[in-house]
Amino acid sequence: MASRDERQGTQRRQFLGELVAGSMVVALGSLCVVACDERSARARKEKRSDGRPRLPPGQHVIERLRPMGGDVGDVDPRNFRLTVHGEVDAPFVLDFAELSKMPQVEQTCDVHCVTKWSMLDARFTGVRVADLAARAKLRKRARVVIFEAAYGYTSNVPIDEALQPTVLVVHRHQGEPLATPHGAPVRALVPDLYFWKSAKWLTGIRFSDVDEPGFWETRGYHNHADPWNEERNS
Ligand SMILES: Nc1nc2c(c(=O)[nH]1)N[C@H]1C(S)=C(S)[C@@H](COP(=O)(O)O)O[C@H]1N2
Ligand SMILES: [Mo]
Repeated sequence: MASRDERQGTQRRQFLGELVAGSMVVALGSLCVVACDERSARARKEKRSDGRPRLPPGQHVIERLRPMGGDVGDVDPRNFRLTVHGEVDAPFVLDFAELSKMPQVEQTCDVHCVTKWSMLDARFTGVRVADLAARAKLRKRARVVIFEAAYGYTSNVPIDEALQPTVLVVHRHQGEPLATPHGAPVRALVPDLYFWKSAKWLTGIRFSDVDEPGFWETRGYHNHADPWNEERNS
């Protein structure tokens, strides 16, 4: 049996160990805060090619995507199906292999969450919504894209914005297959609108001739969601 002195020694060492570990966490944390503050300040001064500041108002930079939750869908790529339908002449369903055979875009972009974090230089791989629309023979009367996801989550994006070359259906992030909390195996990516428009666990793309506010848009969030106009709430 350990003596009282030995027990106290062990407790003291444990306490010191925790103190050191705790301080390291605090130190690393502050390092990150300082580094991110500098990145935020820099990104506020930088200009995008469209002339807008790189960092939208009220946002600060963080190092990696924060998992923001949601009802996780079927993450097995073997079960993945993407239904492209609505105001199109040639609706179709794609499985994961077929999606992988379409022209792949590798893109580095910034994403902006309405909770005020932004991730700069996020890398994604996927297929342009514009290419999917062309394949489905989009009708002229289509006004809105509805991204459809597991358990009825939807988001709505005006057609001209959804057909921008930066709007993708993505299956890789930072060089790796999309992780479960970020929408595996496939999510939408609409980098220039608040991130809630980028539906995770994507199941469909529907083209509509009438607008259909989605999950967050019917719960007080702004219908359009432009970060540079701070379109946060309706
Ligand atoms: N299917 C689905 N997609 C979703 C959500 C959700 O709840 N369900 N949340 C949205 C919100 S509010 C945000 S901020 C982003 C967060 O993405 P992330 O978890 O990869 O950071 O996903 C969006 N896509
Ligand atoms: Mo969000």
